[in-house]
Amino acid sequence: MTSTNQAVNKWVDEVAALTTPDSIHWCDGSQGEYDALVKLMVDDGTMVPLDQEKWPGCYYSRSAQNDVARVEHCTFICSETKEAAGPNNNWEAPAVMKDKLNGLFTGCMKGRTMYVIPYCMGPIGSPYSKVGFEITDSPYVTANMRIMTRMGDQALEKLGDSTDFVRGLHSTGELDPDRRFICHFPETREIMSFGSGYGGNALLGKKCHALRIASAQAKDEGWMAEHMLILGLESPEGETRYVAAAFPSACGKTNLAMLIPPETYKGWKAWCVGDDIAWMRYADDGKLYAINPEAGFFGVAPGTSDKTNKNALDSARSNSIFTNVALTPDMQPWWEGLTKDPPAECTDWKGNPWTPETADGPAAHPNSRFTAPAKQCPVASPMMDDPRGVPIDAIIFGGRRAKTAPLVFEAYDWEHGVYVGAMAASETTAAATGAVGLVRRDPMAMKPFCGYDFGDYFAHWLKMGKKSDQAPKIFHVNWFRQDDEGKFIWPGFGENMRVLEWILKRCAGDTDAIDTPIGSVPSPGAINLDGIDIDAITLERLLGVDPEAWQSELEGQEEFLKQFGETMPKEMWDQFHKLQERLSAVSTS
Ligand code: SAT
Ligand code: MN
Repeated sequence: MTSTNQAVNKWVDEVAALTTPDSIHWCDGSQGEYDALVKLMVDDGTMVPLDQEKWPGCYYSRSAQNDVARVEHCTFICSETKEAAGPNNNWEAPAVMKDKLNGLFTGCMKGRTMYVIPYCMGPIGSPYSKVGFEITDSPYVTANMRIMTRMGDQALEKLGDSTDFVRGLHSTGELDPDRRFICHFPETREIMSFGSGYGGNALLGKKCHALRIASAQAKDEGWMAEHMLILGLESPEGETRYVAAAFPSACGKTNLAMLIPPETYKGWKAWCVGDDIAWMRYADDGKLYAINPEAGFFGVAPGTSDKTNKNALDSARSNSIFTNVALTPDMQPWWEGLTKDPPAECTDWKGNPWTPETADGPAAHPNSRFTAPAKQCPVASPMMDDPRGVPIDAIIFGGRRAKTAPLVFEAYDWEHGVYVGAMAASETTAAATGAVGLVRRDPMAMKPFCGYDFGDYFAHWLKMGKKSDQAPKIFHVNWFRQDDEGKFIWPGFGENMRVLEWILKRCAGDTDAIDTPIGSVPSPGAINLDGIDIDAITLERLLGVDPEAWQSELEGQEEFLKQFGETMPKEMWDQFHKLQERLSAVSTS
């Protein structure tokens, strides 16, 4: 089969000539095709059926042990100039990188089937959705892409004979970490990924297309592609308001996106529109609307339980793929945190026997994941497929910070909010290879995902704020503040509803706040603490802005800004100086 789109056919022919697969399979996206793919992997042992009574349609898989997370040091933005990629990205000239990659891709699919996957990021009927293709030699990737995107004939149909599509080429190669490259060519909307079969390295619709390529395209076209969950909160009166929130990978986006309000919030409902990526643009009514380009969740398994995120677990109860978790003897998935006590024995993510007594590491890899259809989420928003998307009242930034950042504060205006987002920092997690727990700046949670220079990116954000007088209000949250003993002092999870309520009230002009040097924090009593055990001292600690800690934070911010040259907007430096002044005013008063 081929398509009726000549540009697509020509490119597929070129790729086939380069990679020389034994056969070519054009994906139609049907259930029958998915079932056949899964059967193929079950037959060759790369996938294992889970207990089909308890986990209908669910399968288990292990990646190579050296291929378990995104690899930022092998990720490149190959724009025409180094300046366009910015100091925030690894860069190589497109011609040089293509030369190298063409070498790696030459003949790499010999003996393999080449899958041609047409996919659509965003609802099929939405004018804001974008079509892409992933050509891959991995049946595992193909099966995952069917969960994560709207894939197959529907995407081809949407494209018609347009030449506006992203070209993504992927091969697992030999899974050699020294021959692993995740490369993006923003100007020509191309992606070439070699040598990995896992997650964002290989499921090209996600980070590669919907964030790195899309962020560059969004700048050109006047919209935004952001690393944000989209959540609707319905009040007992039946009014639903939407927020978008940017946290780095593995910092709780999936948990917040489908939170269950606590007992005290009877009558409130939370609706999940998306858990990882938001594409946003202004509509004629002056409001910023968001769509979720994805159709599935690629959620972190460890820590997910009935207590922490029942909705995620229920989403993954059927028709899902579990990768790098542990496997119990009765063919159930298991990971740290799923149950209070570990199983007496199981097989760990490496395929070795594991018992709690003899363990020399976790049974599930810290970045083990479930791939689950978003529609299966018990609180999937009815707006998930809406072509217009949902209007956003508040944008929330955050990260993991043991110290310094208070539970919540509000930016004084859009420009200040952009600065707050730009200065967001977080402790690193297992979602990317490298040390875990180090504080690093992660502007708008886009450090690994912005397809161009951060100075230009902040300028684009500033411009977006000027487009409307109804731009969302901007907030910063930190669920991860610790006491001196290293214990978390905020319960998090469903209780975060209390902070969200304050945010919604601020948007509606319904509650008070106190100005501090860094922004406005809730007045005493403004956060509803009914039904949780938080005393006044703890609350003070949670909301406290310590001028000394912020002085050293300020130094970090200056250092960060200095890395960028002329592209850093003057407004960012203005904001830095304003913060400096506000801080010195309190320390001298
Ligand atoms: O990039 S992944 O999709 O592998 C996960 C993440 O980092 O959010
Ligand atoms: Mn993510």
